[in-house]
Amino acid sequence: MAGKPYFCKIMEEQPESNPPFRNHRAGFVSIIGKPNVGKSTLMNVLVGERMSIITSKAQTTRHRILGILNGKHEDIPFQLVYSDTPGVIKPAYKLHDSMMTFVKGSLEDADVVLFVTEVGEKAAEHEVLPLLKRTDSPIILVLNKIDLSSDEEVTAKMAEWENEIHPAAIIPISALEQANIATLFDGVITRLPFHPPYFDEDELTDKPERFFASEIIREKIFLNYRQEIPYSSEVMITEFKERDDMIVIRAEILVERKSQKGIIIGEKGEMLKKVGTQARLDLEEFFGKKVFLEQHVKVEPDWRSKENKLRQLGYQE
Ligand SMILES: Nc1nc2c(ncn2[C@@H]2O[C@H](COP(=O)(O)OP(=O)(O)OP(=O)(O)O)[C@@H](O)[C@H]2O)c(=O)[nH]1
Ligand SMILES: [Mg+2]
Repeated sequence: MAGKPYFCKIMEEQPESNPPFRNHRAGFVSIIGKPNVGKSTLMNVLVGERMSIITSKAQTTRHRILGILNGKHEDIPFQLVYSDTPGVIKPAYKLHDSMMTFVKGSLEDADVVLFVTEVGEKAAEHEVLPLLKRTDSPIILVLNKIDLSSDEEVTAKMAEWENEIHPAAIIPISALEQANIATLFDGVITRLPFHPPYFDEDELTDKPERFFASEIIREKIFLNYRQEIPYSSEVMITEFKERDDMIVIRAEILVERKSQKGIIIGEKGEMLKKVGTQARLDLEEFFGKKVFLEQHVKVEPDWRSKENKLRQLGYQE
């Protein structure tokens, strides 16, 4: 599971050197909030890469995904390790328990928390508040989607949050329109501890290439099917072979029932073909190479409730 590498935890326990270390900043920045508030959109904007899939449906993100950004701020080099996380929900399946474990782990590692909300949410009795007790680190309340509201509504919502949780800062943004992102970045970087880097400079994430392949296919399932289909589906990459001229990817789409298999495939295979074409084009752009994609659909009854299946799918350690 993603988290601070073990050697870093040992390093942190060393007595502080004298004079104090002041020539590099590094830290974990956890992006948390309810489903669909724009966490993944924000993560991609902050990292400047397409790391996380984004759809208009809630519960798109199912994993903790690290996005690593190296740079320099006021002459001091930094390494920001962002974590995109699943939206906070009340678990209905074992899958959701694992998703919430990812959220909790990321909060426990966090040096700075970005608590993302949108203007329509009420501050009082907000579902995420109990979780925030898991961290002593500064919490920046990110009020997203301000492009959908008037200035008056935004100001009133900021006051509501100030009264409710007294965060370290409240920063209104639009992740979609990339508004006020520089202010948010400044709020993060100035709160980042002085620390040596956690990861090599060429590492962008903790996830392997096949993870991103499965996510891109899953995004197309979220975009092309309705009701319970996206939530009952999972994508497993059974083969990922990089050749000189192309990448060969074989994917298994898991669904929970036979009827869902029929819906995924569609009449004369039309729907699956559409998903495959959209996914292949995106995979080619993501990997910068030609992709041969083969998809199979398999019924795996109740995979969302089966511990061994979830482990196999990367949801548990
Ligand atoms: N209008 C507007 N829409 C936004 C903004 N940020 C994100 N969205 C949209 O909100 C929807 C959800 O965005 P995501 O980034 O997938 O949200 P999320 O919080 O990661 O959702 P989960 O992974 O389901 O928890 C998408 O349709 C985005 O395009 C914004 O600033 N303004
Ligand atoms: Mg997301």
